[in-house]
Amino acid sequence: MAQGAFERMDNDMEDMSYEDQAGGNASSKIWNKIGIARSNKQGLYRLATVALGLLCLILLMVIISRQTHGSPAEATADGRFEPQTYDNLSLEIDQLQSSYSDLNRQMALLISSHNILIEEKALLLVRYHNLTDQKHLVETSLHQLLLQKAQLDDRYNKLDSENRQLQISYSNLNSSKSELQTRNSVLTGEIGQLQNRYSNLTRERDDLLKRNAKLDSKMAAGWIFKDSSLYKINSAKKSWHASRDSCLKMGADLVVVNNIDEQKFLLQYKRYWIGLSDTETEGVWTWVDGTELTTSFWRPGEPNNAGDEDCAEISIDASSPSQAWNDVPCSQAKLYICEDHV
Ligand code: MMA
Ligand code: CA
Repeated sequence: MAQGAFERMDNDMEDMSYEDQAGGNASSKIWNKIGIARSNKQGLYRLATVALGLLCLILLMVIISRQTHGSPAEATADGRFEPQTYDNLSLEIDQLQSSYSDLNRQMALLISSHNILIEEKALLLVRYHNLTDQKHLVETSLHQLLLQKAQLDDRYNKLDSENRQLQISYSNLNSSKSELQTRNSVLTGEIGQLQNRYSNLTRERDDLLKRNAKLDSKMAAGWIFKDSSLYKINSAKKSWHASRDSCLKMGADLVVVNNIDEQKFLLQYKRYWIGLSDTETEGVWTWVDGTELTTSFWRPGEPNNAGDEDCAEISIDASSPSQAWNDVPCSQAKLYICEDHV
């Protein structure tokens, strides 16, 4: 039984050596990792096998020697063996046989453990190969991930740079926007002012066009234009009130003399009605436009109301512009001057 176990162990050793040779670096690395050189391990196995074999051989020799010759130490002083000594020897033999059996059992256990270890080693090798494969896969993945990381880093840097440029552009655009908003605000204000001016100018233009049309029309009808006034020197004689009505029908009224310059112009039209009367209240002369007389150009001694004289004319005796008017009865038929404004 022991011999068979040794053969099995030797075979395992051979298997292991072959496996180590075939397995190459992987197995070697494992042994290296646990700190035992392969040659040392093989030597230890052989040494243990030889030692166990020698031990068994020595035990057998001792047992046989004791059974055939006995021990000198066990002999009595006269060289004879006592029956008790023989029993003792038998007992020792039994003990030695028992020890041999124990050793055999331990040997079997060791071989069993060894076989288990071989199997575990095989499993570990498989696992080692699997792990190596996985390591290669992980290394490949790592390499790819590193490449991807490098690409992503590159992309990130580009995006970061673009982002900075965009931020600068945004900032510039923002300040441009502010400037444009300010300009827009100023221009909006100017537009408002220009719209007002345009509106005023349009109104003025329309007014001028209207005044111009009126001017053209009245000048074509014989009206005289002077200092923004139009004068109609009428050739028909009428009472003061009939004259006034005639002027009103033409969109005008009897002339109102506002200043000496106007009076100078009118001095050429003697015995013509002007728009001045005191019909309402005697002695209170008022113009047809409702204004009171402030600057007057009466002849000396006028107005004298000589015979209910409530309307004014440019006298036949007018000697100067400042001495031109005379009061006469309103019913008299006279030439008259109408005035219109443009
Ligand atoms: C006329 C008449 C009057 C005027 C006197 C001035 C005779 O009357 O025109 O109104 O006051 O002349 O002499
Ligand atoms: Ca008079």
